[in-house]
Amino acid sequence: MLRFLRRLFRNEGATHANKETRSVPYHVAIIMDGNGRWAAKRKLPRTAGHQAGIVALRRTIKHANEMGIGILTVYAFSTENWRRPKPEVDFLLRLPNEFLKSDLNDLHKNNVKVTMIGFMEGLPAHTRNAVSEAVGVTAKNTGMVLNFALNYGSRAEIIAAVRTLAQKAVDGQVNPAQIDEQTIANHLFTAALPDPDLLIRPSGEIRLSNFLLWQLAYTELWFTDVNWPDFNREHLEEAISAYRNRDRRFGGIKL
Ligand code: V07
Repeated sequence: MLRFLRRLFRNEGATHANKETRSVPYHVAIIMDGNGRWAAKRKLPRTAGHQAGIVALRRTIKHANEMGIGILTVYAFSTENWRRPKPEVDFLLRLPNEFLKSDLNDLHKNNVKVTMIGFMEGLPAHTRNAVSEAVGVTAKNTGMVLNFALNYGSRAEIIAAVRTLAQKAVDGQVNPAQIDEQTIANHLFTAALPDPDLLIRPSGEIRLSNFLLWQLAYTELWFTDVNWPDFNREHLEEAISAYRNRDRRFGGIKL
């Protein structure tokens, strides 16, 4: 019964048109930042911060699901993260395996559908395999979409889309004069997803850091000073109530 009500409330298939009548944003994106800073404050290694970040992620998935959020996109690894020291990169790219080993059963039981955006081919095989398995196992689930941005960078995504479109134009499959917003959107990793309604960035940084630049054009942005490992239900509720209280006009005039 609870599950039925939740699904009803989740308003599956919600679109741009009915977004403003929803009390909860349909698509929430989060930059899970501040794990290293959290660890430094406690004189712990950065890896301890990443582990604590997993705990915060687990709790946020649960709360987002309970609140009726339709899609939760989380930035787990950026194309820029390769510049970190090799041991840290190796550690980070083991986290998908670890997280799925401990949490995939639970996610599946809760009807969560796991998806991924990013350059899959650039990841080590063990990471790719773990993610593919989770995507496969949960493919038919109809509840919340948990979308991992892994080896994702927005400019690289746009470059890849432009290359594909340019090649299609050369091959005569695309007329350059007819390229519009929808054409571009269809060539991004997020082609199957509506744009985020709300972006949350913890840890006090007020920038987008190459995350979903195209997709965030009309998104409400919410920044908070708490580090990601400290992010809890109250912070999520605070971000959502701020979202609710803002005017969303899509450049139009409010009637
Ligand atoms: C990562 C933990 C959370 C804080 C932010 C940085 C570190 C979960 C995943 C993950 C990714 C794909 C997937 C399942 C889980 C993850 C990386 C880092 C690279 F299918 N957390 N997490 N991946 N952190």
